[in-house]
Amino acid sequence: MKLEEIYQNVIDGQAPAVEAGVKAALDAGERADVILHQSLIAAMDEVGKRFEAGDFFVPEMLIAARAMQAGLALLKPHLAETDVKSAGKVAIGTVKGDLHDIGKNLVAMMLEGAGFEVVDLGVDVAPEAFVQAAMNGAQVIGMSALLTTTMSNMQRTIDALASAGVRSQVKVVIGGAPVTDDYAKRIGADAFAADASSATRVIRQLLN
Ligand code: B1M
Repeated sequence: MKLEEIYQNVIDGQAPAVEAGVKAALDAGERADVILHQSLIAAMDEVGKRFEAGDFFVPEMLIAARAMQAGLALLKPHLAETDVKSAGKVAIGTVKGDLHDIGKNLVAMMLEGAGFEVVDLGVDVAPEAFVQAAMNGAQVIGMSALLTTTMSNMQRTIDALASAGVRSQVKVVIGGAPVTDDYAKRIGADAFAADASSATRVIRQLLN
């Protein structure tokens, strides 16, 4: 199946067709990262544009997200990096108030593939839960936010880590569509990563 068909099936929320398309593309020798970027991520960008334009509403966004997740699950083993093994424990979650998890899942998936131990804290994660993860031995706290209204919870989490006396024990890495390098510097995070593969690279550098 062609990449454009997978793209269209994500937009239409046709999860079984997305699964079939991804499987066919992999069987035909298409690279997993190409399928990911040209079909799945590109489709979610289009869904976001339609939502902004008022052509799509939350239910359409949700079924498109489910279709994307179905495709992503099939890509997971193929996206795993196998060349460099880098030990380290990363706790990752989407910040409080925010339910978007596709990007966070992708980052977690790439980290696992790169040999990190990943503790997935889920979505709507309170600062206290990140603090607990640091106390439980995470070396890196990874936070994702997709809403401009929830980004401030990254700052609250960093403050909570400091209040609990564990800020110096962990590296804090943040990402998500509205997050920038400048924002990371402003709130005292250790690093910003724009996408899942750079998150893996940045975390590896921070731990070395
Ligand atoms: Co929402 N949503 N959504 N949504 N949604 C956005 C984010 C939005 C930009 C759409 C738009 O208006 N164009 C907009 C935010 C506007 C803003 O804040 N300025 C928005 C809105 C408004 C909302 C609601 C408020 C809608 C409503 O109810 N009225 C609501 C909020 C719910 C909540 O969270 N409390 C809502 C709900 C939803 C759904 C539940 C329907 C669904 C989420 C389903 C799910 O995640 N399970 C959804 C979706 C799917 C989207 C869009 C369309 C797609 C997001 C996505 O998955 N992208 C999105 C529009 C868009 O972004 N184009 C939109 C694909 C994903 C691979 O990319 O998450 O950016 P991304 O992750 C990337 C990088 O950012 C980075 O790596 C990833 C891989 O490359 N990255 C990290 C992410 N986290 C990282 C962490 C790192 C490092 C890198 O280090 C730790």
